[in-house]
Amino acid sequence: AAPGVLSRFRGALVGSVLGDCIGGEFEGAVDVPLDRVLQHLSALEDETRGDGILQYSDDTAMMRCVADSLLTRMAFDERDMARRFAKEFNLAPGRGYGAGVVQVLQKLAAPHLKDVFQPAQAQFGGRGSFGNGGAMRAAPFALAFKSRSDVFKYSRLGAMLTHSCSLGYNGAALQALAVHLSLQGALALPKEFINKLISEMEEMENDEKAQLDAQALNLSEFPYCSRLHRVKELLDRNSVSIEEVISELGNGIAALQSVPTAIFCVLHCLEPRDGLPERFGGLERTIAYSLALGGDTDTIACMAGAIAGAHYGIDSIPQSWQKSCEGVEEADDLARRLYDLYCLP
Ligand code: 8NA
Ligand code: MG
Ligand code: MG
Repeated sequence: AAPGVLSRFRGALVGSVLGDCIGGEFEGAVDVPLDRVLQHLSALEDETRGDGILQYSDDTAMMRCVADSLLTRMAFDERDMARRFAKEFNLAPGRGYGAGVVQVLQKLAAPHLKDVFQPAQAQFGGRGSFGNGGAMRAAPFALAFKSRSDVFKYSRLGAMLTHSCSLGYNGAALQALAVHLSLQGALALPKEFINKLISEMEEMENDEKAQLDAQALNLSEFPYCSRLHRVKELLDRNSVSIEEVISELGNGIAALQSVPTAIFCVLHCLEPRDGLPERFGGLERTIAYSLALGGDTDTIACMAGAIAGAHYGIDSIPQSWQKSCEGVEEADDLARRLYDLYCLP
């Protein structure tokens, strides 16, 4: 039976934390043989393993700030969210933040900052960051807002606190939209799911700033739409190698090279796949496959984990995996409270 809505909410945030914690092992690796991924995953089932629990990184630290802020303010409040990012960074600066975003987080700590969007706008000579740091923390927006237009609007604004390049904040909106649709069961019809993403992104990228940013970076017009078309083509092929996925979609720290990739991982793993254990359910397959792509594995698995968790629900996630990762209980609690907020009339 299809999971209930609460189960999907919990799956989304717990799936995101698991992807971050489990994916951290291979972050930045160029070549990750599937054997090593499966070894890493089977170690999670070994209660006697000695290396303790897997720590979460910036992805989860910032996702928790987003969820906490939306819950406390019961709305999007940019000053409150910015303050939480700065405070969290100050408390635990060693969680693997991107090299550029650190400057934004330091500026956001200034007590009398007038415009909380300004530090992000000063990044990279005024062009703003196109990193995936806005997208990695976008899932809670899909759990806090019912209407698609609110999910879009606030996930973009939330990303703009650190990422002012349209490639950065549009990637966050795409990730939030994928979670939003998945919560509604839209992955039951994968073709329609990807078509919906494409048509929504067509509207979003039909915008002057998006077109100027794409030009400045030497990208084609409508960069997210063209990646999503590639996702569709890859899904239509009988077989597709890891190398092809990396070269067509990317596995890097830019949002454009990781959000469509995470979406592909989820869609590709809706069915059993060669090389992945038969006993694996869809969420386990999705995380395993995301790690095998290498590159920004914690963040790609975090984003894929949120979308997949929203589809399969909390009961699809092995207890041993949940027990192996830091911050799972807190994420589960945030998801339950966001569900209560969502259900308010
Ligand atoms: P960010 O805003 O610092 O962006 C990440 C990086 O992307 C920057 O440090 C730059 O190298 C590059 N970049 C972004 N925008 C531009 C631009 N306009 N011009 C030139 N270069 C640019 O941080 P973020 O929050 O977006 O980063 C998120 C990622 O960093 C996540 O994957 C997170 O886990 C973390 N991280 C990744 C790795 C890795 O090896 N993949 C390692 C450590 C940390
Ligand atoms: Mg990280
Ligand atoms: Mg990362």
